[in-house]
Amino acid sequence: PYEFNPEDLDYRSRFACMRASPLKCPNQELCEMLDVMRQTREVEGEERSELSYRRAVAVIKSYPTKIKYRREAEKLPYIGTKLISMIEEYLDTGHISEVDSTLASPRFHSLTAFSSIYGIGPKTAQYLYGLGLTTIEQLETYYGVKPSEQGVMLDSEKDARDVMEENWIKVALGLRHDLAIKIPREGVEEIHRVIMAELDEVEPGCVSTVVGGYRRGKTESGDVDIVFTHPNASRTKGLCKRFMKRLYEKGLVTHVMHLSGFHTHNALRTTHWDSLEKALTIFVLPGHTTRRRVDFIFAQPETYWTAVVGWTGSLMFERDLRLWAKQRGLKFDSSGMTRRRDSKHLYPQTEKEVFDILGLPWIDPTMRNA
Ligand code: TTP
Ligand code: MN
Ligand code: MN
Ligand code: MN
Repeated sequence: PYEFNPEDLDYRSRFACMRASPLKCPNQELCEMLDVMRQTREVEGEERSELSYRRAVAVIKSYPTKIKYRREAEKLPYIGTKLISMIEEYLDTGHISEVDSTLASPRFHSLTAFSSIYGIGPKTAQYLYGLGLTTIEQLETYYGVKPSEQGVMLDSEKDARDVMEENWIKVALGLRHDLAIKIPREGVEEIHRVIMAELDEVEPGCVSTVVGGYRRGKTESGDVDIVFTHPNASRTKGLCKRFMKRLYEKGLVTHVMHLSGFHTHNALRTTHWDSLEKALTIFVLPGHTTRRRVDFIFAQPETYWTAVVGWTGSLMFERDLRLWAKQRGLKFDSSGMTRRRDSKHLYPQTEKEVFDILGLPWIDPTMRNA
Protein backbone atom coordinates (compact mmCIF):
# COMPACT_ATOMS: atom_id res chain seq x y z
CA PRO A 1 0.00 0.00 0.00
CA TYR A 2 2.98 2.38 -0.18
CA GLU A 3 4.50 4.17 -3.15
CA PHE A 4 7.75 2.27 -3.41
CA ASN A 5 9.78 3.30 -6.39
CA PRO A 6 12.91 1.16 -6.33
CA GLU A 7 14.30 3.14 -9.25
CA ASP A 8 14.84 6.12 -7.02
CA LEU A 9 16.93 4.08 -4.59
CA ASP A 10 20.52 3.14 -5.24
CA TYR A 11 22.20 0.24 -3.50
CA ARG A 12 25.59 1.75 -4.33
CA SER A 13 24.82 4.98 -2.46
CA ARG A 14 27.09 5.96 0.44
CA PHE A 15 23.96 6.87 2.41
CA ALA A 16 21.92 4.14 4.06
CA CYS A 17 18.86 6.37 3.71
CA MET A 18 19.18 6.08 -0.09
CA ARG A 19 19.24 2.29 -0.05
CA ALA A 20 16.58 -0.35 0.55
CA SER A 21 17.68 -2.48 3.53
CA PRO A 22 15.51 -5.53 4.16
CA LEU A 23 15.47 -7.43 7.45
CA LYS A 24 16.90 -10.53 5.76
CA CYS A 25 19.07 -10.10 2.69
CA PRO A 26 20.56 -12.33 -0.04
CA ASN A 27 23.96 -12.17 1.73
CA GLN A 28 22.60 -12.80 5.20
CA GLU A 29 25.29 -15.27 6.34
CA LEU A 30 28.13 -13.00 5.25
CA CYS A 31 26.48 -10.05 6.98
CA GLU A 32 26.12 -12.01 10.21
CA MET A 33 29.78 -13.03 10.13
CA LEU A 34 30.98 -9.50 9.48
CA ASP A 35 28.65 -8.28 12.21
CA VAL A 36 30.68 -10.36 14.69
CA MET A 37 33.62 -8.12 13.79
CA ARG A 38 31.49 -5.05 14.34
CA GLN A 39 30.35 -6.44 17.66
CA THR A 40 33.86 -7.14 18.95
CA ARG A 41 34.87 -3.58 18.05
CA GLU A 42 31.77 -2.35 19.87
CA VAL A 43 32.42 -4.18 23.13
CA GLU A 44 36.09 -3.16 22.97
CA GLY A 45 34.96 0.47 22.68
CA GLU A 46 36.70 0.93 19.33
CA GLU A 47 34.07 3.22 17.91
CA ARG A 48 35.67 4.19 14.63
CA SER A 49 36.40 0.63 13.67
CA GLU A 50 32.93 -0.40 14.81
CA LEU A 51 31.41 2.24 12.55
CA SER A 52 33.49 1.03 9.58
CA TYR A 53 32.16 -2.49 10.02
CA ARG A 54 28.64 -1.21 10.62
CA ARG A 55 28.81 0.71 7.35
CA ALA A 56 30.24 -2.26 5.45
CA VAL A 57 27.59 -4.64 6.78
CA ALA A 58 24.87 -2.11 5.94
CA VAL A 59 26.13 -1.74 2.37
CA ILE A 60 26.15 -5.51 1.84
CA LYS A 61 22.66 -5.74 3.38
CA SER A 62 21.36 -3.55 0.55
CA TYR A 63 23.07 -5.56 -2.19
CA PRO A 64 20.27 -7.05 -4.28
CA THR A 65 21.77 -10.45 -5.15
CA LYS A 66 24.00 -13.06 -3.59
CA ILE A 67 27.61 -11.98 -4.03
CA LYS A 68 29.59 -14.52 -6.07
CA TYR A 69 32.68 -12.62 -7.08
CA ARG A 70 35.21 -10.40 -5.36
CA ARG A 71 34.80 -7.74 -8.04
CA GLU A 72 31.15 -7.25 -7.09
CA ALA A 73 32.19 -6.22 -3.59
CA GLU A 74 35.01 -4.04 -4.93
CA LYS A 75 32.50 -1.75 -6.56
CA LEU A 76 30.66 -1.04 -3.30
CA PRO A 77 31.31 1.97 -1.05
CA TYR A 78 32.95 1.47 2.37
CA ILE A 79 34.43 -1.90 1.41
CA GLY A 80 38.19 -1.47 1.79
CA THR A 81 41.05 -3.92 1.24
CA LYS A 82 40.61 -5.58 4.64
CA LEU A 83 36.92 -6.21 3.98
CA ILE A 84 37.65 -7.42 0.46
CA SER A 85 40.05 -10.06 1.74
CA MET A 86 37.51 -11.21 4.35
CA ILE A 87 34.80 -11.44 1.69
CA GLU A 88 37.18 -13.30 -0.60
CA GLU A 89 38.01 -15.78 2.16
CA TYR A 90 34.28 -16.25 2.73
CA LEU A 91 33.60 -16.81 -0.99
CA ASP A 92 36.44 -19.36 -1.20
CA THR A 93 35.99 -21.27 2.05
CA GLY A 94 32.67 -20.29 3.61
CA HIS A 95 34.59 -19.07 6.68
CA ILE A 96 36.38 -15.95 7.88
CA SER A 97 39.27 -16.86 10.17
CA GLU A 98 39.22 -13.60 12.10
CA VAL A 99 35.53 -14.14 12.82
CA ASP A 100 36.21 -17.71 13.98
CA SER A 101 38.97 -16.60 16.32
CA THR A 102 36.78 -13.82 17.71
CA LEU A 103 34.01 -16.32 18.40
CA ALA A 104 36.57 -18.54 20.18
CA SER A 105 37.77 -15.70 22.42
CA PRO A 106 36.70 -15.87 26.10
CA ARG A 107 37.21 -12.12 26.42
CA PHE A 108 34.77 -11.47 23.57
CA HIS A 109 32.15 -13.67 25.22
CA SER A 110 32.52 -12.05 28.63
CA LEU A 111 32.45 -8.51 27.28
CA THR A 112 29.43 -9.36 25.12
CA ALA A 113 27.60 -10.88 28.07
CA PHE A 114 28.38 -7.87 30.29
CA SER A 115 27.32 -5.41 27.59
CA SER A 116 23.99 -7.17 27.22
CA ILE A 117 23.08 -5.77 30.65
CA TYR A 118 21.28 -2.48 30.22
CA GLY A 119 23.49 0.33 31.49
CA ILE A 120 26.77 -1.49 30.97
CA GLY A 121 28.80 0.05 28.17
CA PRO A 122 32.21 -0.95 26.82
CA LYS A 123 34.17 0.96 29.49
CA THR A 124 32.36 -0.68 32.39
CA ALA A 125 32.45 -4.09 30.71
CA GLN A 126 36.21 -3.90 30.22
CA TYR A 127 36.73 -2.61 33.75
CA LEU A 128 34.77 -5.54 35.19
CA TYR A 129 36.64 -8.02 32.99
CA GLY A 130 39.88 -6.43 34.16
CA LEU A 131 38.85 -7.22 37.74
CA GLY A 132 38.84 -10.88 36.76
CA LEU A 133 35.08 -11.27 36.44
CA THR A 134 34.02 -13.41 33.48
CA THR A 135 30.37 -14.42 33.94
CA ILE A 136 27.09 -12.63 34.66
CA GLU A 137 26.73 -14.70 37.83
CA GLN A 138 30.00 -13.22 39.08
CA LEU A 139 28.69 -9.79 38.16
CA GLU A 140 25.64 -10.38 40.33
CA THR A 141 27.85 -11.19 43.29
CA TYR A 142 29.99 -8.14 42.57
CA TYR A 143 26.98 -5.81 42.46
CA GLY A 144 25.31 -7.58 45.37
CA VAL A 145 22.19 -8.54 43.47
CA LYS A 146 20.00 -11.16 45.07
CA PRO A 147 17.96 -13.35 42.71
CA SER A 148 14.71 -11.84 43.96
CA GLU A 149 15.92 -8.26 43.79
CA GLN A 150 13.46 -5.95 42.13
CA GLY A 151 15.58 -2.84 42.29
CA VAL A 152 14.30 0.56 43.31
CA MET A 153 12.19 3.19 41.66
CA LEU A 154 14.70 5.74 40.52
CA ASP A 155 13.91 9.16 41.90
CA SER A 156 13.80 11.60 39.02
CA GLU A 157 14.35 14.49 41.46
CA LYS A 158 17.83 13.24 42.25
CA ASP A 159 20.47 14.99 40.27
CA ALA A 160 23.15 12.32 40.29
CA ARG A 161 23.82 10.67 36.99
CA ASP A 162 26.46 8.28 38.34
CA VAL A 163 24.26 7.02 41.11
CA MET A 164 21.53 6.64 38.56
CA GLU A 165 23.75 4.64 36.25
CA GLU A 166 25.05 2.43 39.05
CA ASN A 167 21.50 1.81 40.24
CA TRP A 168 20.38 0.98 36.78
CA ILE A 169 22.96 -1.75 36.34
CA LYS A 170 21.69 -3.30 39.57
CA VAL A 171 18.08 -3.06 38.42
CA ALA A 172 18.93 -4.49 35.00
CA LEU A 173 20.88 -7.37 36.55
CA GLY A 174 17.92 -8.20 38.77
CA LEU A 175 15.65 -8.25 35.74
CA ARG A 176 18.08 -9.79 33.28
CA HIS A 177 16.14 -13.01 32.75
CA ASP A 178 12.97 -11.09 31.93
CA LEU A 179 14.73 -8.50 29.79
CA ALA A 180 16.43 -11.21 27.72
CA ILE A 181 13.02 -12.51 26.59
CA LYS A 182 12.18 -11.11 23.17
CA ILE A 183 8.72 -9.66 22.62
CA PRO A 184 6.69 -11.14 19.75
CA ARG A 185 4.66 -8.78 17.57
CA GLU A 186 1.35 -9.63 19.31
CA GLY A 187 3.05 -8.88 22.62
CA VAL A 188 4.10 -5.45 21.38
CA GLU A 189 0.56 -4.82 20.14
CA GLU A 190 -0.98 -5.85 23.46
CA ILE A 191 1.32 -3.54 25.41
CA HIS A 192 0.50 -0.72 22.98
CA ARG A 193 -3.26 -1.29 23.42
CA VAL A 194 -3.07 -1.28 27.21
CA ILE A 195 -0.90 1.84 27.22
CA MET A 196 -3.29 3.72 24.92
CA ALA A 197 -6.28 2.79 27.08
CA GLU A 198 -4.45 4.16 30.13
CA LEU A 199 -3.35 7.31 28.32
CA ASP A 200 -6.90 7.95 27.22
CA GLU A 201 -7.86 8.35 30.87
CA VAL A 202 -5.05 10.79 31.58
CA GLU A 203 -5.44 12.78 28.35
CA PRO A 204 -8.14 11.77 25.86
CA GLY A 205 -7.45 12.12 22.14
CA CYS A 206 -3.76 11.28 22.00
CA VAL A 207 -2.33 9.56 18.94
CA SER A 208 0.67 7.25 18.78
CA THR A 209 2.84 5.09 16.55
CA VAL A 210 4.81 2.04 17.60
CA VAL A 211 8.31 2.68 16.24
CA GLY A 212 11.70 0.92 16.60
CA GLY A 213 12.37 -2.59 15.36
CA TYR A 214 8.67 -3.51 15.46
CA ARG A 215 7.91 -0.93 12.80
CA ARG A 216 10.81 -2.20 10.70
CA GLY A 217 9.10 -5.59 10.63
CA LYS A 218 11.15 -7.51 13.21
CA THR A 219 9.28 -10.61 14.33
CA GLU A 220 10.62 -10.15 17.87
CA SER A 221 11.67 -6.96 19.63
CA GLY A 222 13.98 -6.26 22.54
CA ASP A 223 11.68 -3.54 23.81
CA VAL A 224 8.63 -1.49 22.83
CA ASP A 225 9.17 2.06 21.51
CA ILE A 226 6.15 4.35 21.17
CA VAL A 227 5.92 7.96 19.93
CA PHE A 228 2.93 9.95 21.25
CA THR A 229 1.38 13.32 20.66
CA HIS A 230 -1.91 15.17 21.00
CA PRO A 231 -3.41 17.19 18.12
CA ASN A 232 -3.75 20.09 20.55
CA ALA A 233 -0.18 21.14 21.45
CA SER A 234 -1.12 22.53 24.86
CA ARG A 235 -2.33 19.07 25.88
CA THR A 236 1.15 17.58 25.49
CA LYS A 237 2.62 19.86 28.15
CA GLY A 238 3.97 17.82 31.05
CA LEU A 239 2.06 14.83 29.72
CA CYS A 240 4.99 12.44 29.92
CA LYS A 241 5.45 13.09 33.63
CA ARG A 242 1.74 12.97 34.41
CA PHE A 243 1.42 9.69 32.52
CA MET A 244 4.43 8.08 34.19
CA LYS A 245 3.07 9.02 37.60
CA ARG A 246 -0.20 7.32 36.73
CA LEU A 247 1.42 4.17 35.33
CA TYR A 248 3.73 3.97 38.33
CA GLU A 249 0.84 4.32 40.77
CA LYS A 250 -1.07 1.59 38.96
CA GLY A 251 1.97 -0.68 39.03
CA LEU A 252 2.33 -0.92 35.27
CA VAL A 253 5.62 0.96 35.29
CA THR A 254 8.01 -0.21 37.99
CA HIS A 255 11.16 1.71 37.05
CA VAL A 256 11.91 4.85 35.09
CA MET A 257 15.45 5.22 33.95
CA HIS A 258 15.71 8.55 32.30
CA LEU A 259 13.17 11.31 32.23
CA SER A 260 14.29 14.21 30.10
CA GLY A 261 12.47 17.50 29.76
CA PHE A 262 11.57 17.48 33.46
CA HIS A 263 14.37 19.62 34.75
CA THR A 264 15.65 22.39 32.57
CA HIS A 265 19.01 22.33 34.34
CA ASN A 266 19.48 18.81 33.06
CA ALA A 267 19.08 19.83 29.45
CA LEU A 268 22.65 20.97 28.93
CA ARG A 269 24.49 17.91 30.02
CA THR A 270 22.17 15.36 28.46
CA THR A 271 23.92 13.00 26.07
CA HIS A 272 20.71 12.02 24.36
CA TRP A 273 19.98 12.55 20.71
CA ASP A 274 17.10 14.92 20.98
CA SER A 275 15.13 17.08 23.30
CA LEU A 276 11.81 15.26 23.36
CA GLU A 277 10.12 14.31 26.58
CA LYS A 278 10.80 10.66 27.03
CA ALA A 279 10.78 7.95 29.63
CA LEU A 280 12.74 4.74 29.37
CA THR A 281 10.92 2.34 31.64
CA ILE A 282 10.40 -1.12 33.00
CA PHE A 283 6.81 -2.08 32.32
CA VAL A 284 4.60 -5.01 33.27
CA LEU A 285 1.16 -5.80 31.89
CA PRO A 286 -1.59 -6.23 34.50
CA GLY A 287 -1.86 -9.91 35.39
CA HIS A 288 1.51 -10.72 33.81
CA THR A 289 4.85 -11.35 35.48
CA THR A 290 7.39 -10.78 32.70
CA ARG A 291 8.90 -7.32 32.95
CA ARG A 292 9.51 -5.52 29.66
CA ARG A 293 11.43 -2.47 28.53
CA VAL A 294 9.13 0.22 27.14
CA ASP A 295 10.33 3.57 25.78
CA PHE A 296 7.78 6.41 25.78
CA ILE A 297 8.54 9.39 23.53
CA PHE A 298 6.29 12.45 23.69
CA ALA A 299 6.42 14.91 20.80
CA GLN A 300 4.71 18.19 20.01
CA PRO A 301 2.19 17.76 17.18
CA GLU A 302 4.44 19.73 14.77
CA THR A 303 7.38 17.42 15.38
CA TYR A 304 5.44 14.16 15.57
CA TRP A 305 6.54 12.89 12.17
CA THR A 306 10.19 13.73 12.63
CA ALA A 307 10.02 11.89 15.95
CA VAL A 308 8.44 8.89 14.23
CA VAL A 309 11.15 8.86 11.55
CA GLY A 310 13.87 9.47 14.13
CA TRP A 311 12.76 6.59 16.35
CA THR A 312 11.97 4.05 13.66
CA GLY A 313 15.67 3.45 13.03
CA SER A 314 17.78 1.57 12.27
CA LEU A 315 20.72 3.26 13.94
CA MET A 316 22.71 3.25 10.69
CA PHE A 317 19.71 4.65 8.82
CA GLU A 318 19.36 7.43 11.41
CA ARG A 319 23.03 8.29 11.32
CA ASP A 320 23.07 8.64 7.55
CA LEU A 321 19.78 10.52 7.57
CA ARG A 322 21.45 13.20 9.71
CA LEU A 323 24.51 13.29 7.44
CA TRP A 324 22.32 13.47 4.35
CA ALA A 325 20.30 16.33 5.83
CA LYS A 326 23.44 18.23 6.75
CA GLN A 327 24.75 17.92 3.22
CA ARG A 328 21.53 19.52 2.00
CA GLY A 329 21.67 22.44 4.40
CA LEU A 330 19.19 20.94 6.81
CA LYS A 331 19.43 19.72 10.36
CA PHE A 332 17.46 16.61 11.22
CA ASP A 333 16.89 15.02 14.57
CA SER A 334 14.00 13.32 16.31
CA SER A 335 12.87 16.58 17.87
CA GLY A 336 12.59 18.49 14.61
CA MET A 337 13.99 19.69 11.33
CA THR A 338 15.52 23.08 10.70
CA ARG A 339 17.08 24.90 7.77
CA ARG A 340 20.69 25.69 8.67
CA ARG A 341 20.87 29.01 6.78
CA ASP A 342 18.21 30.77 8.87
CA SER A 343 17.34 28.20 11.54
CA LYS A 344 13.81 28.10 10.19
CA HIS A 345 11.82 25.20 11.63
CA LEU A 346 10.15 22.87 9.18
CA TYR A 347 7.03 21.00 10.23
CA PRO A 348 6.21 18.08 7.94
CA GLN A 349 2.55 17.01 8.16
CA THR A 350 3.18 13.39 7.20
CA GLU A 351 6.03 10.91 7.25
CA LYS A 352 6.25 11.13 3.45
CA GLU A 353 6.76 14.88 3.78
CA VAL A 354 9.81 14.29 5.99
CA PHE A 355 11.35 12.41 3.09
CA ASP A 356 10.18 15.00 0.54
CA ILE A 357 11.76 17.88 2.46
CA LEU A 358 15.01 15.93 2.73
CA GLY A 359 14.89 15.19 -1.00
CA LEU A 360 14.83 11.46 -0.34
CA PRO A 361 12.81 8.79 -2.12
CA TRP A 362 10.22 7.19 0.13
CA ILE A 363 11.53 4.10 1.90
CA ASP A 364 9.07 1.85 3.65
CA PRO A 365 9.95 1.31 7.34
CA THR A 366 10.53 -2.40 6.60
CA MET A 367 13.33 -1.34 4.22
CA ARG A 368 15.14 0.77 6.83
CA ASN A 369 17.05 -2.12 8.40
CA ALA A 370 20.49 -0.80 7.45
P1 TTP B 1 16.06 0.63 20.17
O1 TTP B 1 14.80 0.35 20.87
O2 TTP B 1 17.29 0.70 21.02
O3 TTP B 1 16.37 -0.42 19.01
P2 TTP B 1 15.41 -1.18 18.00
O4 TTP B 1 13.97 -0.88 18.29
O5 TTP B 1 15.89 -0.83 16.65
O6 TTP B 1 15.67 -2.74 18.25
P3 TTP B 1 15.22 -3.63 19.52
O7 TTP B 1 14.33 -4.72 19.03
O8 TTP B 1 16.50 -4.19 20.06
O9 TTP B 1 14.54 -2.75 20.51
O10 TTP B 1 15.96 2.03 19.44
C1 TTP B 1 14.86 2.36 18.60
C2 TTP B 1 15.22 3.50 17.69
O11 TTP B 1 15.24 4.72 18.37
C3 TTP B 1 16.61 3.36 17.11
O12 TTP B 1 16.55 2.72 15.89
C4 TTP B 1 17.12 4.76 17.00
C5 TTP B 1 16.29 5.54 17.95
N1 TTP B 1 16.97 6.03 19.18
C6 TTP B 1 17.08 7.39 19.38
O13 TTP B 1 16.66 8.20 18.56
N2 TTP B 1 17.64 7.86 20.55
C7 TTP B 1 18.10 7.01 21.51
O14 TTP B 1 18.61 7.48 22.55
C8 TTP B 1 18.00 5.58 21.28
C9 TTP B 1 18.49 4.60 22.29
C10 TTP B 1 17.41 5.16 20.12
MN1 MN C 1 25.05 -2.11 27.02
MN1 MN D 1 13.26 -1.05 20.27
MN1 MN E 1 14.13 1.38 22.72
